[in-house]
Formats: sequence, structure tokens, C-alpha cells
Amino acid sequence: MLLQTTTNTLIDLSQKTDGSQDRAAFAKDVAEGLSQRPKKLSSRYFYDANGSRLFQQIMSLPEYYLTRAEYSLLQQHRAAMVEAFAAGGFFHLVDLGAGDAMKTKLLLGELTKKGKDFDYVPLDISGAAMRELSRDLQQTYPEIYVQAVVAEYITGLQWLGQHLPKRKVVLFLGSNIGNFERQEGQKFIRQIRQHLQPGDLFLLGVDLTKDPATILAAYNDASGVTAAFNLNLLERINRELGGNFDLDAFSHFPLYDPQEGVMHSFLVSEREQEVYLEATQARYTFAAWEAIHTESSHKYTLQQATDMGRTAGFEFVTSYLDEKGGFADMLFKAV
Ligand code: AVI
Repeated sequence: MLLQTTTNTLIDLSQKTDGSQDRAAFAKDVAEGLSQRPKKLSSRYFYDANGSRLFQQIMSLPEYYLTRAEYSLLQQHRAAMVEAFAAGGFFHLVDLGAGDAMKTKLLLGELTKKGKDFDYVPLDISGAAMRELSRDLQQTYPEIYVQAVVAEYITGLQWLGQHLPKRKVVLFLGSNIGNFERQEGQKFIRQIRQHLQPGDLFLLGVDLTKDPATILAAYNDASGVTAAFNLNLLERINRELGGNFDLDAFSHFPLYDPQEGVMHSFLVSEREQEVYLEATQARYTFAAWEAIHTESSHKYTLQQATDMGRTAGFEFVTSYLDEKGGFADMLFKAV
């Protein structure tokens, strides 16, 4: 489906259903996760409207350094980045999981100021976010041609491979790679590479290993926003799948493993209890203090991140770090 906005384009590749397929897939994942030992739920279900709003709040928490660090490194290195991107002439700037493009706008501003020849292709599963971004950029940067794509990552990548003929620079910012398990992250970067041509560029945002106390605090903020974000998953199950989770009987428990470099988030059942889901017509039992694993946020060393890019078929170009050396945007070139 192709819709024209004023001059920009919106390509909607999302599966249009009445929602029943999404609900069935959600119910199946939840039933499987709650029947497993140990129990788990996928963090991909965090982001309903309320979860997305809570994540916006997380990004401005004093403890959650990630967003500020990446924003500041982009401010500091944008001129160098833009020169590296534009060295081969015209390019498509592809932004995977663009959202409101808060950070990418720093690059868009710099590219425009320097008169570089490019178009912008934000890709996100949220149609509302892509429509809003397209409108917003039409106002702020009318000179930039925006082709917003509404799609899951893999569908979107296939579309890019088939429809964008010119050189590509792909951004995957915000430490989103951290929410993939290591092997899955490696696989995903290989998939990105498979949809690119030799010479195309890839900029990957990674949160680096650092003082474990700093990392733990980022996922255990004093004001309890991260706890609400985690618990919202149970609220969503109650609302969308007819669950009867008692939110007061579960608590947020974050745990950083400094040897593995991974932040784990759990929801812990504070008592023995049983939960019923209308969607599956089944009951799930919890022992006192039994935990559900809800999210992994992997941290990388510069070497690990470099190796991940190389293994996927990229050559390492350079890394741009924030002034504290805690966050990196790593630039790779497809070979
Ligand atoms: C989206 N993602 C990179 C965030 C992270 O840091 O893993 C999600 C998040 N979870 C808790 N706080 C933020």
C-alpha cells in the first residue's frame, strides 16, 4: 500500500488484521512463557501505548544515562559522521526503529546544513510514529525527501533491499541490539548485512560495559518508572488477554551480571498464587518468590561489538564515543 503525504511518502507493510491474529500470537507466547521453568515473557510486549509512554519517561531519568550519552556523542561527532556517510555521493539514510528520530535529527540537521545529497528512510513498526515523524519533518526539513516505512525489521529490510537502488547508510541506534540475546543479535546484524551491498555503511549504537553499579542504577531508578514499565507487561496481559494478575503481588527485580555483561529484569511473585487467562482458558501457578524473566539488556566491550560486525560481513571503520566512554556508535562498512 502506498500513501502520499504532502510530498513525503509513507509505505505501510504492516499486516492489517482486525487484531485477532496479534492477540492470538501474544496469548500463545504468554502461555508458553508462563508454562516454562524458569518462566519468561518477551520484552517485545513492553511497548503498548502505556509502555511506550513509560519508556519515554525512562529516557529522561537521571539514572538512565544511555539516551543522553548517545545524544551527546552524536552532537560531538556529527560533523565527522556526516562526512563519512556522504563521501560516496548520494545515499539513502535508513533508520531502523526510528520512533520520533530525536537523535537522528542531529544528523539530519548537519546533513542539511552541509548540503549533502541524501534521502531519509525511517522504519518503524508503529504507523502512528511514522505518520507523525513524516509530518514533523515536512515542517522542520521540507528539503528532505522522507520515505517512511511501517514494518517489522525483517520485512522492512527486504523492502529496502528491493526498492532502494542507491548506496545505503543504515542506522541502528539506541542500544536496541542489547535487547537481543547475543546469538540472536549476531544473526540480526548478519540479516542487515545480507540486504546491503559492498560499500554500504552501518552505524550501530552499543552500550559499553562499565561500573556495574552505574548499569544497575539505570534499570532500578529511585522514582520507580522502570518498575512501572516492567509491571505494565502484566497490566497489558490483564487488559488484552483477560488475565487476573494482582499487580501488588509482583515486584520488579533487576540484576546485572558483570561477567556476562547482561542486565536481567525479572518480575518476582511475592507469594504463592495462581493466575487465570481468559484467552487461553488456563491457570498458571507461581510459587512464593518465583520469578519471570522479562528482559535482557546486553552490554558490549568495543572488541565484542567490533567482532560482531566483522562476523556479520562488515569491515570496522571507526567508533564514536561519548566523553565518558560509556556508549559507542560503531561505524562499519559492508565488504
Ligand atoms: C529499548 N532498550 C534499549 C532499553 C534498554 O536499555 O534495554 C529498554 C529498557 N528497559 C528498561 N529500561 C530501558
